[in-house]
Amino acid sequence: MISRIDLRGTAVAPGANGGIDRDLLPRAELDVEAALEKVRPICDDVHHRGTAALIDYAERFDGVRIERVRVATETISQALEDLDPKVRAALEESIRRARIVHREQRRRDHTVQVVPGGTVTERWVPVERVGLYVPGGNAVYPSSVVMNVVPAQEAGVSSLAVSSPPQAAFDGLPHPTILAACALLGVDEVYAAGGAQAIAMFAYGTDECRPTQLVTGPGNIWVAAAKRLLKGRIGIDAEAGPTEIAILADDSADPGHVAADLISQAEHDTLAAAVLVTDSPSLADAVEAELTTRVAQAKHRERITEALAGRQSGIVLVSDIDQGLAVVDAYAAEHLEIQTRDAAQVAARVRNAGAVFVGPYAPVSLGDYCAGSNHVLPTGGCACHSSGLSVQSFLRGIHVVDYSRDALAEVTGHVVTLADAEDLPAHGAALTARFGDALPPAPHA
Ligand code: HSO
Ligand code: ZN
Repeated sequence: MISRIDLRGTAVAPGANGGIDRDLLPRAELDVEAALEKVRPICDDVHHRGTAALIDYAERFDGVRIERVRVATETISQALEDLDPKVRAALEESIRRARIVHREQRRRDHTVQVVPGGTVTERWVPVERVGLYVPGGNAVYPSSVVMNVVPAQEAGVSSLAVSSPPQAAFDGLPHPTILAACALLGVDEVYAAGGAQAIAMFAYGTDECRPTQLVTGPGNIWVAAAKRLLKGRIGIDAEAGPTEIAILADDSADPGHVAADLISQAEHDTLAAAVLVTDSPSLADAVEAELTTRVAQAKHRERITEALAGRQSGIVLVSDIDQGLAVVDAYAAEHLEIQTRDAAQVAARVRNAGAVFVGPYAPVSLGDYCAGSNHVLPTGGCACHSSGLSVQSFLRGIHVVDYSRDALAEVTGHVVTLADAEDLPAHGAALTARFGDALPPAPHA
């Protein structure tokens, strides 16, 4: 049910992806460009009709007629009161660990003295207002509320709004566990809007929702398309694709654990990718056998089976762990587990991955909920150029330039020369105007 790719014997030089191209392992087909044309009229409609349009789309896409999009504050706090105490305790622990990690990411403002009297300060300023999207399709994701809200709060974002699809089963409200997670985190601005229309609400604003400057959070293809369409008007974190797990393993790995971890992420979506890269044919056989028994017992076996059988999943045989590293670097998985001997040393050589999970006791599911790390990570190979969500995602570094008269005078000659070389003499004149005849001769003139 899961395909095999045999790369043994293929020459690779470890390091620079070994010359293996990023498309070596296929990914799920996702045509965001085609989706753009479908979401454009929806976004325009929300721009022009605001709440009325959101109410119509809730009926059309979520199958529920709602009266207002903003969720009443009392409903949010009630959801927390009604929350199962065990779920509350688990969410609190997830929040506590995420705060420990994300608090450390805060950057300090930093001043560099370039010359006497001339400084450049990098000042880190949080985005003022952020919209956080929490999907509500196959599963509900209160954990994603944690992973979005915690870094935003630790960055100092002062205004946070959450949106999640209205659920017919809950009177058109977002899922109660999502509301409860918002309450636990102190977020009292929540909207019942899903898909592209939620992103448009954040971008343009409505009578109920003030526009935001940045939108973060995972979502389906419609959310990704709306983010692509509205990027520029708003900032976005990433266009999230289906989740991915790659496991680099040798014959020391436990096949049952490897299979369980592959299944854990295949459970998300029929388009999820589960990839095992191994130099051990006997491990590959044992994992395949484990997959067969474990998938049959899994609650969501239909979608897991489809995900594992899809072109995006597979078992890749390599000659050795060096070649395996080249393959996983080329693939640049959202999540990468290293289940080899000396796992920490192998993990230290990985260059491209959204997050790396080291050794037998760090499964991806730990990171999904309670490791302290963030689970909003780059997918689709974007881990070769981007990072997951962090405090940094919510900050802008502003250079503050402060030069004295003497420091400016000293460099004026160079600025005038460069301005003339670009045929922009007014640029040079902006400096010389400040000195008139008092300007000392240009250095090296
Ligand atoms: N693995 C998902 C996150 C998640 N898993 C949420 C369970 N809940 C993408 O990183
Ligand atoms: Zn997951």
